[in-house]
Formats: sequence, C-alpha cells, structure tokens
Amino acid sequence: MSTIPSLMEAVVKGKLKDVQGLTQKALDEGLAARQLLDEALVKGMDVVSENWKLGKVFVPEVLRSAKTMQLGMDILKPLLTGMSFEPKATFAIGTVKGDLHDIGKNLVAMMLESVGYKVINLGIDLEPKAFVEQVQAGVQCIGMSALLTTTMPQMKLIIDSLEEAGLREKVKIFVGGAPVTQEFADEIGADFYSIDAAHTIEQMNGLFNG
Ligand code: B1M
Repeated sequence: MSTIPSLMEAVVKGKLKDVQGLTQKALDEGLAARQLLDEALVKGMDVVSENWKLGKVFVPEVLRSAKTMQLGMDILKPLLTGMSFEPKATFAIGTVKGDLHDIGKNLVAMMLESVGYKVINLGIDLEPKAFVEQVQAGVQCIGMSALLTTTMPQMKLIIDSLEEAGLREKVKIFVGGAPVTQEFADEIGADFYSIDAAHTIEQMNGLFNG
C-alpha cells in the first residue's frame, strides 16, 4: 500500500504505534505536510466519524483514532506553521458548573479539532464567567456539556450571563450531553442541540462551509 492510504488506514484503525513513522516516511518521500493532513489524517477521521454514525465503531475506537491523528499532527504541525493553516473557526467547550463528566465533552473536542477547528477545552465544573470570557476573547462558538439533570439549568444561567454582558448575538451556542434534548435547547434559547460529536461536526460544517 502506498503511503497516503497506509497513513489514512492508521488513523481509521487507531494504529498509535505506526502513525508517526508513516507520517515521517511520507515526508521523507517528498509528500507535502498539507497533503498528508488533508488526504490522510483528516480523511481518516472523516471515515471514523461516518463509521461511528453508522454504529460500526464505538467510543473507545473513536478516541483511539483521534489520538492517532493527534500524534500524526504533532509531526506535521511545525511544518505547517507559516503556511496558510487557518482554523475554520474557534470553538470553546466545557462542562457546566457542578458537573464533573468529561468523556463525551473531550470526544467532541478531539473530533472537532481533528477536522480543522481550533478548540479551547475549558475543562469541567465551570462557572458561567468561563464561557463569557471566551466570547469576550472572540470565539465564534461555545459548547456546553451536562450529564446530570441537576446541572442542565446551568446552561440557561450561562446564556443569561451572555445576554447580561451584551454578548449573546456574538456567539453560536451549542448544548449537548445525555439528558439534554432539542426541546430543552429550544427552551433555554441555545442555537444548536448536538446529539453527539459527529452531529456537532455536521452543524459546524454547515456554519463554516465544511
Ligand atoms: Co456519572 N452519572 N455520576 N459518573 N456517569 C451518569 C451520567 C448517570 C446517567 C448514571 C446513572 O445513574 N445511570 C447519572 C446521571 C443521572 C441523571 O442526572 N440523569 C450519573 C450520576 C448520578 C453521577 C453521580 C451523581 C454519582 C454519585 O456520585 N452519586 C456523580 C456526579 C459527579 C458530578 O458530576 N458532580 C457521577 C460521577 C461519575 C464519574 C466521576 C464516576 C464518571 C465520570 C468520569 C468522567 O467523565 N471523567 C461517571 C460516568 C462515567 C458516568 C456514565 C457511566 C458514563 C458517562 C459517559 O462518559 N458516557 C453515565 C451513565 C451513562 O451515560 N451510561 C453516568 C460516554 C460519553 C461518550 O457519552 O457523555 O453522553 P456522553 O457524551 C456524548 C453525547 O452526550 C454528546 O456527545 C458525546 C459523544 O457522542 N455530548 C455533547 C456530550 N457533551 C456534549 C457537548 C456538546 C455536544 C455534544 O457541545 C457541543
């Protein structure tokens, strides 16, 4: 198999040990960093995302593929600096106050990053001001995660804080997490309800032209 398909397959199959060697080999063969990023790493994650939607792979495999892609990116990043490698948009994501669950939120963060968005992962148990500060700093989108029915109301408080700060119209607001529903998102005035990471990517690509 030639290098680009092998590298893409490494991401799809989550071959953590092989990906850096294959990336370096491709560079040594004269392939461009940007080509490897677009045609092998990102394409590999697109396949993973599709397989996930179809129920062909599960969370551990997706996390492994995202990690594999990150390892490949570690080699490419220094070579991409200085090239026109603009992220499509910046997305700040975090788990709301009182909630310590972060597996799903991290998965969304890794998947978004792997398809070309700049992601600021704010962590867990966040006060509303953590989100407000990000919007003040200019992020285009925020994503809030809640896994507990008791912490879902925090999402509304964050939206209220943004409104009070006069920032609501400056940002697209995404909400997600197992107990969250479209109905709840509408009720609190969020822009998007994301059922999972693949859905968030689709919604972001809809906003920022893929
Ligand atoms: Co907790 N826990 N937990 N827990 N926990 C749940 C959520 C629960 C449903 C278990 C149960 O009772 N059946 C229940 C909540 C009940 C409810 O309120 N409806 C629960 C409880 C009660 C608790 C504690 C209160 C238990 C206790 O101490 N008595 C406690 C609360 C701590 C706190 O947060 N303050 C607690 C603690 C924990 C652990 C720390 C032990 C651990 C978290 C570890 C960690 O995250 N680092 C934990 C875990 C692992 C779970 C379960 C088992 C798994 C959650 C998970 O990671 N799922 C969970 C039961 C379950 O869901 N089966 C449970 C996998 C993950 C990939 O899915 O997070 O849904 P998920 O993310 C998805 C989507 O929801 C979406 O995309 C993701 C990827 O597809 N998504 C977003 C999520 N966030 C998004 C943000 C977006 C977009 C999409 O923004 C754009």
